[in-house]
Amino acid sequence: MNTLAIDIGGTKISAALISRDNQLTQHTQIATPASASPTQLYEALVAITTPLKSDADSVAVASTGIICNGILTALNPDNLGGLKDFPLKETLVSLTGLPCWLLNDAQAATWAEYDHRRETISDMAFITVSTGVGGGVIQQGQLFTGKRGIAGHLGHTLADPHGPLCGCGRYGCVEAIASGRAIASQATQELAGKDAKAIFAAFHQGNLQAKSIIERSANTIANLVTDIKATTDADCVVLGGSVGLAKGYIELVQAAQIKQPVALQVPILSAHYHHDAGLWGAVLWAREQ
Ligand code: ADP
Ligand code: BMX
Ligand code: ZN
Repeated sequence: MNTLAIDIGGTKISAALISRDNQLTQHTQIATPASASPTQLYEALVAITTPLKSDADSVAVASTGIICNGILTALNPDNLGGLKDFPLKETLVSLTGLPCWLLNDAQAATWAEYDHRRETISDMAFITVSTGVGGGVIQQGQLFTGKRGIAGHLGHTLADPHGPLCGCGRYGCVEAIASGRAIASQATQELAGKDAKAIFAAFHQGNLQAKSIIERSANTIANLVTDIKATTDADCVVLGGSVGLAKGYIELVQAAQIKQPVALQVPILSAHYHHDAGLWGAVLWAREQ
């Protein structure tokens, strides 16, 4: 039988079936509803689970937001169409009739990336640069979730006290400068109104404004990586998310991080599971519970 894996992000919801022998099939994707209405998120979950649930015997979910006692609470409500709280576990159990395990999306991806490297490392962090900036921390082979699910929310650490207001209510968070949404929000003139994907395309065509916005994001992530090294002595830091995996981005982060003091430098690697790290992590985590 299969586990129905679901990854709820600020931009897209993906799902797939993952079998006991680790075959991923029936990968599907829909847009995350932009509306703050819980009904819209409910309808999106109906659409994504209906074609897959009859071939599954459990559900494993990686979701953006704070996951605590089965409830999804946004730390940055802007990233969830303004939706603040949602009874995610109860909803999925009633929609599928199956047992359901939940984890924050970045914590799930962290677990998958650690699982892939567990023979050689014991301490690592993962950063997703996506709609927001998410994170997760592994210390001595243990994933830190925190008592309230907040551990590893690295996107809401301070990058610049004079920086822009983050959707979480704090000024100058990493997420407010480096995320896909932040990249789009900084664009003016010829790039105004474009999303991060289009700004990367402009960067590769030599647009100087795009270069400056993307370098600011990469420098901010490099500083975050340095803070993570200083805090946790990680063996490596893994980058994921569509911005983190975008062509040329990791090289910019590595180039900035290598300028830091030698003791605070750390290998920065691309996610082994690419865009599916959340899906795999949710399933691998559920198997351990
Ligand atoms: P989610 O946040 O839903 O998990 P993603 O990881 O795809 O989704 O992140 C969405 C962000 O990544 C958006 O800001 C989008 O513009 C940006 N993005 C998507 N594809 C690319 C790409 N190929 N290059 C750069 N940025 C991208
Ligand atoms: C935000 C926060 C995190 C999440 C991160 C990446 C919300 C809704 N989300 O910091 O919980 O891990 O974004 O999420 O508060 P993504 O949607 O960019 O993948
Ligand atoms: Zn914030």
